[in-house]
Amino acid sequence: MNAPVKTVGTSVKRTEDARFLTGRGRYTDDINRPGQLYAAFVRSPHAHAVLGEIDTQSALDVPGVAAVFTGADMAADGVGGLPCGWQVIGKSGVPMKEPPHPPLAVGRVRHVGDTVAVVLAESRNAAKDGAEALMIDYDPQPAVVHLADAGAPGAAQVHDDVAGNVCYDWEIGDKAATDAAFEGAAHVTRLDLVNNRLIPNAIEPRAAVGEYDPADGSYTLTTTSQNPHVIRLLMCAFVLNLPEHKVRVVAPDVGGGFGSKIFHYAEEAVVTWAAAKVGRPIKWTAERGESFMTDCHGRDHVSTAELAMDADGTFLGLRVRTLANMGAYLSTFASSVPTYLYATLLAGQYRTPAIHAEVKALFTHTTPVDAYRGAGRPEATYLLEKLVEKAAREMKMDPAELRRKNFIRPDQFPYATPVALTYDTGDYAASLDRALELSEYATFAERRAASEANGKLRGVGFSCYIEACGIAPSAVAGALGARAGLYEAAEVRFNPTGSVTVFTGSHSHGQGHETTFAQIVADRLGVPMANVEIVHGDTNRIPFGMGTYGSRSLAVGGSAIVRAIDKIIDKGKKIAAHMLEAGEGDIEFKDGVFSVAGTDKSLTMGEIAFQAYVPHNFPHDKLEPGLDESAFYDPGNFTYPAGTYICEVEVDPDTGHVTVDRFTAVDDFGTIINPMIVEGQVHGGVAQGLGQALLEGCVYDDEGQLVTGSYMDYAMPRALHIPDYRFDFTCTPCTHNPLGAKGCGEAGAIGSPPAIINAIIDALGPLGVDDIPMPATPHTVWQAIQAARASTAQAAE
Ligand code: MCN
Repeated sequence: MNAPVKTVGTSVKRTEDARFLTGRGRYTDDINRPGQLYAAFVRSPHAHAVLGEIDTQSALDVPGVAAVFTGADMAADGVGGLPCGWQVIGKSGVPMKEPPHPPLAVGRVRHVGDTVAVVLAESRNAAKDGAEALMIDYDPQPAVVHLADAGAPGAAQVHDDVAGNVCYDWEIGDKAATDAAFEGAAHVTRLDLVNNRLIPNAIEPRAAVGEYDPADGSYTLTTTSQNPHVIRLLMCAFVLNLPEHKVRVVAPDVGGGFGSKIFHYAEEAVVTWAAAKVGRPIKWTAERGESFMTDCHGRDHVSTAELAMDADGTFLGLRVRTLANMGAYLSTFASSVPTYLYATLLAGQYRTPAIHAEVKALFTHTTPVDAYRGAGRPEATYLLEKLVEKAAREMKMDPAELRRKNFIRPDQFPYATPVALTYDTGDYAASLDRALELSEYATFAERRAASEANGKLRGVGFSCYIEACGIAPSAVAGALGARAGLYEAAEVRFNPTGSVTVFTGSHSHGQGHETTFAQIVADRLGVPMANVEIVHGDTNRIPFGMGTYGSRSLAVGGSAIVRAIDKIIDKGKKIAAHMLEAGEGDIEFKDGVFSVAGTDKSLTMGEIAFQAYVPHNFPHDKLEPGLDESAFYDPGNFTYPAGTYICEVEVDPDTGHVTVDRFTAVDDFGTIINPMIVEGQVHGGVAQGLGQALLEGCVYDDEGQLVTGSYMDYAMPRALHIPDYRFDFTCTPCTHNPLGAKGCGEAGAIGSPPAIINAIIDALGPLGVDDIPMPATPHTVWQAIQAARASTAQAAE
């Protein structure tokens, strides 16, 4: 018999694409229930106002409107607030402030789009008419919107009991050692920078369908979530006070999340609660304008950074101070983003011996801010890689060589950084070397000269990023404030005819798990991929799950599957030993065949599966029927993907227009299951990073109105902005998971913004421009060019 063809490491086409590309995906908005009502949420038009009377009759009078509920109705039912899943303990042991976040506002509204009431009606349009008719008495109050103002004396207070709007004031690293490093430094490079606020834009807007079954008092919530079990847990335990076994949460096909669908949102709790109130299913789908106002935003940091070096460019110390915007309320994981996912990554790929970072998180009258692709790690990478590149300019060193000089060397792993993490493995110089080669860095000067001959300015920029994926282990995360464990669960079930159903707590919403997880299962069990089905996204079918974020699904979820497979093989050996009348220790398993060592006696995996379910001659007290195993996998550490990105841009000095001419990405994701999917993940991530670097910026006016509330004002990257990528991998396998794999889902978004911005600064260097903020729109770049020209002219006078 031929051994099955191995698929791991090959670019198997995505099996799920057959349904996606033929319009057969099943999304939340595709779900319709008999007798359903449609929900329209009434949103605050003010950034800050005291809520007066709400005249629900004004909406109930609209034809088709069946019910209207407000925060008072939910409070009367004892509904709790939306919780935050991560507690940060600030300086001197002061815990973060966690003001209440009722699903429907009570007493006050705190950002434009804050949810005030829900109108339920027979049609979507009737619900919208009802929402428009609802009379609400608002008493507008002064708002604080911008980070720089939030902590100022006299600033408007977002929550009465949060003095100075400070959610927490936190630090990490050794301040004394860092101060000493700066005192002894030959050179210090300083940088002020803003990490621009972003609005996530998944293709599918958020949606939710709530159902209640009076027969057994059970609820079903279908929702656009990246982690249905987490939503069930949070909603049951903190918001609706329901027993988990009475609540099913289903996240069917989800059209992208990028982090914004991790969180437990008000609308999920409201449709579930209201379904029981009115005894009918309730359906809600966000309009794009609602998504802009209510999907959690990302980034929004203001930082100062300083790098101390000795005379030859060796890094001695790093000092960082960051203000982080939390928005009006603490979203599910908001507090962890600027702390444990940001400041812990400030060592980057370097041996900097002393680091001290302070982070002050502030509330403002804006949409809550939480994880968005990369979550904290893009902010750390942007800061560090911009700072290092500036240091290279100041030290008159090649930016690649300054980095190489300070890299953690392969022989130094495991490497404990001064900011809490221990990197298990890596070879940063290998990625840098390959990227230099692939980008043709050696001949950059020729291309620069050619651009100049055309009246254009060409620049090259680097970014040597590192990130931490698969937040872990639970014990460490718990010690750092996580209120949940961070493991993953899986069940591998052989069916009697030899096909395999795999239940995973990870959720795929574009990442291709149905393909890559099936590749792993097929290879390890020696069954064809076509016989493997991957089931995800349903709390009633899957044992448990922590979901998908932090590029954890392969490293943590995939490892849970491997653990369950190992148990299947162990059980298969027991069955084979019995059937082949051999000792269990003599049974070998390879390529789907159990054989007795040194003999030609064997049984295939399919035969074993059949016997497991037709156990006619199993000794009843020694061998259990069935071939169905589950496992929980709690990793030993994060995984640490890292790489080098090199960007080349051409700038038109007359218009400020930036063209990304070539973008080289060399990543180390450890062992790769499917190179095509991984490459696609990097392409998508780089596109998002390019959006942040060149186009995207969320703007609020001083009154807290969202100026960039539609695609007319908020620019997403389009195909014409995307360069030809040059792409390759290096590989140092992760040392602590059974796959040797590191996460890849966020790398592109983490590594690309500084490479692009550094390239623009390099291009404009000859004009005297020494900094460019994000987004580097043509207007911003043109203004920087004008300012530099004006100051050069002034200096010449
Ligand atoms: N993979 C692989 N070999 C590796 C690493 C990963 O073959 N060494 C494969 C995995 O098996 C999986 C895919 O690559 O099919 C991504 O895996 P992983 O890095 O584990 O990331 P997750 O699956 O956990 O996805 C989460 C990550 C995050 S955090 C965001 S945000 C993001 C992203 O993925 N959101 C996305 N990529 C996205 N892609 C799409 N299309 N849509 C989103 O919302």
